[in-house]
Amino acid sequence: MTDELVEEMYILTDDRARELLDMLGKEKALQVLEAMVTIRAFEEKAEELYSLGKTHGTMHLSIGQEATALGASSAVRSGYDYLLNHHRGHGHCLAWGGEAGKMMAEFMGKETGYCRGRGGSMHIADVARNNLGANGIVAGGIPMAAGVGLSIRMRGTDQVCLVIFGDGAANTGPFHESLNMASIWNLPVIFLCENNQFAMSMPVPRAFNIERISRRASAYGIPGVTVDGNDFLAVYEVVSTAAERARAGQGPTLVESLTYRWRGHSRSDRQVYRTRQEVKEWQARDPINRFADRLQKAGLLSAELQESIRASATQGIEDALAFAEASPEPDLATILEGVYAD
Ligand SMILES: Cc1ncc(C[n+]2csc(CCOP(=O)(O)OP(=O)(O)O)c2C)c(N)n1
Ligand SMILES: [Mg+2]
Repeated sequence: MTDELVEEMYILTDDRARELLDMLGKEKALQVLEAMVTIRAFEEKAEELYSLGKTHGTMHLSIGQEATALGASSAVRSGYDYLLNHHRGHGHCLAWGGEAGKMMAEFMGKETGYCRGRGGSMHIADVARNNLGANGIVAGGIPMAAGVGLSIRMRGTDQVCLVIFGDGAANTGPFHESLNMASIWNLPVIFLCENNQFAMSMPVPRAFNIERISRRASAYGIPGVTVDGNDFLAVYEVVSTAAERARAGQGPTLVESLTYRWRGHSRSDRQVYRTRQEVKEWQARDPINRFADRLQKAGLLSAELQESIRASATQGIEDALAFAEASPEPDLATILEGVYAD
C-alpha cells in the first residue's frame, strides 16, 4: 500500500482486515485485545487513584485511544526499535510492554517507579526496552526522534524510531524542523500524530486550516497518511508500511491517527468546549468493542473468552496496584540524586 501513503485517508477493506487477522494469528490477536482492555483498566484505576489523592502531579488519560497505542507498537519491534511519546502516554508505555506496577509506582511517587518516583505520570521512561520516555513539553519528543534516527543511521542498524505526539504538537516549530531534518537526512523515523481532536480546549478545526494534518508531510517531501485511529488493524497496517519504508532506507513517514479522548484534557478540565452528544458519538466507536467485534465475526472470540480476558486484565491491574501500594517512598537522603551531574 506504499502508493496510498500520500495525503489520503487510508481505508481498510473487510477483505484486507481478514487477511491481516490471519497474518497476526489468533494468539497475537487475543493478546492485542487483552492489552487494550488492560490499558482501559489501568487508566480507570489511575483516575480513581488521582481522585483519592493518592497520586502526585497532574494526569492525562488516554481512554478511547487504545487502538492507536496498540496498532503502532505492534507494527514495530518494541524493545529493539525505539519509542518516544508525550504527556498522554500511559497507553503507549503499556502497549510497548511496560509494567503496570512500575508505572503506578511512578505516579504514586514510589521508589520502585520507572523513574524512582521522580517523574510522575508525564515522565515515564522504560529505557531498558528502548522506550526513551514521555515528555511534558508539547512536541518535546519530536526533535529527539530525529536525533535517535540519526544515531540509527550512523550505527547502521535496521532499527526505527516511533515518536507519538498530539495534534497540538503538530502546530509547533519543532514539528516542522524535525520533519524537514528527518526528510533531508532520510532518517528512519515514524512520526505518529495522535489526533484526538483537541489540544487542551482547542478543537482541531479551529487550529488548522487544512482538512488533514498528514497533508503537512508533502511540504517536506515525505509520505503522509491519515488513518482511523480507533481501528487497531488499520493503524497496524499503516504503521507497518511506514516501518518497512524506514527499514528499507526510504526515510520517514507522517501518520495521522484519528481518535478521540473520552476524558478531559487533564483531571481539572470542566470540558465546556464540547457537547455530551459529541462524546457519545465517539464512544459508539469504542476501539476495544470494534476490535472485539472483528474477532467475534472471524470466529476467534466467544463471550466466555472475552469475559476471561476482561477478568485477567482487571486482576493484572489489581496486582499492579498492590505492588505500587506496598512499595517504599524514596529515601529523603537521595533527593538530589539525578539532579546534578558529577
Ligand atoms: C511547549 C509547551 N507549551 C504548552 C504546554 C501546555 N500544554 C500541555 S498539553 C497541551 C496541549 C497538547 O495537545 P496535543 O498535542 O493535541 O496532545 P493531547 O493533550 O491532546 O494528547 C498544552 C498546550 C506545554 N506543556 N508545553
Ligand atoms: Mg490532542
